[in-house]
Amino acid sequence: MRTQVGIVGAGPAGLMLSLLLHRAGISSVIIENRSRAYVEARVRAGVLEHWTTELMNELGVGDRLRKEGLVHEGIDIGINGERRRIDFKALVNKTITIYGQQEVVKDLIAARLAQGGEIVFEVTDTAVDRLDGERPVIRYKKNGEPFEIECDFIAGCDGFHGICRPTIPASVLNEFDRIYPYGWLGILSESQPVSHELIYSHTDRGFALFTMRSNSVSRLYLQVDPDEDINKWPDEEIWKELKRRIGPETAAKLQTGRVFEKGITAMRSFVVEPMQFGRLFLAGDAAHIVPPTGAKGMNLAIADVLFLSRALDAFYKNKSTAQLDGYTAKCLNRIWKAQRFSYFMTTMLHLNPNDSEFDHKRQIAELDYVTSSKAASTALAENYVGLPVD
Ligand code: RFL
Ligand code: PHB
Repeated sequence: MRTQVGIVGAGPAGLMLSLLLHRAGISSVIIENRSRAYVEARVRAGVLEHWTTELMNELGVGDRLRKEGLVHEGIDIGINGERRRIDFKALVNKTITIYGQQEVVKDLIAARLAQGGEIVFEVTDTAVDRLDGERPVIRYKKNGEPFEIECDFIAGCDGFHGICRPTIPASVLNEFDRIYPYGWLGILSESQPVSHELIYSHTDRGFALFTMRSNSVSRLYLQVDPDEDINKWPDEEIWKELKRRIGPETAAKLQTGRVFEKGITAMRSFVVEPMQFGRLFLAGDAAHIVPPTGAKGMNLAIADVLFLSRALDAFYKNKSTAQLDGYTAKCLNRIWKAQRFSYFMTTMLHLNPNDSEFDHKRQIAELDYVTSSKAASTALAENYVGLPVD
């Protein structure tokens, strides 16, 4: 098989890239090791930055998003039970949209298949090769039979545990890493959200996040140890703890409901530099991870492929490699700012078991400052709704 851009991974990055390339008249094939049903059911992110929503609309994949997405004009920050609002609309005149990542994935797959695009699901033994020549290849097996795709370029959109990044010689890569002493226990429940907008709640018992997927489905997170045993958390305990991590007034309003998904995620920051090796370009979680407190992961993945599609478009239109050569620098500029913001939100909101009394008092002062100073809340709002992608 032959294509212009071979894409490894049908997550938000790989799928969005195939749509962007199609718009530019560039052919692509996606290979994915999971089934379509699996990737469409994988529960992850929930917040779309303002430009991500605009891009979905521009690409003609925003119909369901416009109907079902929940547009939010701000968030609440809780400080030991007291809720304070950060009004994005008033501060930076932008909004965010709550729309589950698996809904984005469903919409992108449907749109790509409707264009006649090729997505090969349930492959095994993926490998990328001949990266330093002009005809790199992707090899894989499907039903035990070997296949090879000859490409001009390969996009490694295969997530943090994929094979593309480890294929690059270790001597070429610089990795920057931070592991946090926090995990998130996340549930989805059949219950009306406690508030119309998200509540990021810092308390002396730890952090909790009250978010949602719709007007009848809540998404709730509790800070726990990163290696916490989920069996220690029967549903009743989760509800009790959620109530303790929000003021009494809000706790009284918190509706419980059937819990239909439950999991623990450890938290880390990670960046690899460079994001290119020969004709292989890494994008999304394959190149970087952020802790979820800033709601940046999926948006960053989509920003990478937007930059990559522009660079590939310039290459095919006028044989210019300047943008491809600048891909790493262009992405990293935005990635490190998202790392900074995610680190800021994470350290400001969680209870750090290693902190001294001094650290904790400084942290409360920071929460108070960020939610009472117009300058500081504008900076938070500007980053939360998404930095520019020009
Ligand atoms: P993905 O989504 O991991 O997709 C990679 C795809 O590659 C496939 N794959 C392979 N395919 C073929 N051959 C191989 N050898 C392969 N190896 C892997 C995988 O099966 C998969 O389908 O990466 P991508 O596209 O870069 O997207 C990144 C986002 O998924 C991620 O950053 C976000 O989910 C992070 N995140 C959030 N991001 C936000 O923007 N807003 C949020 O509110 C938000 N909340 C979250 C989050 C992540 C969380 N968890 C579970 C880590 C909340 C949580 C709890
Ligand atoms: C979510 O809705 O799952 C969500 C929202 C905001 C975050 C992280 C996750 O910061």
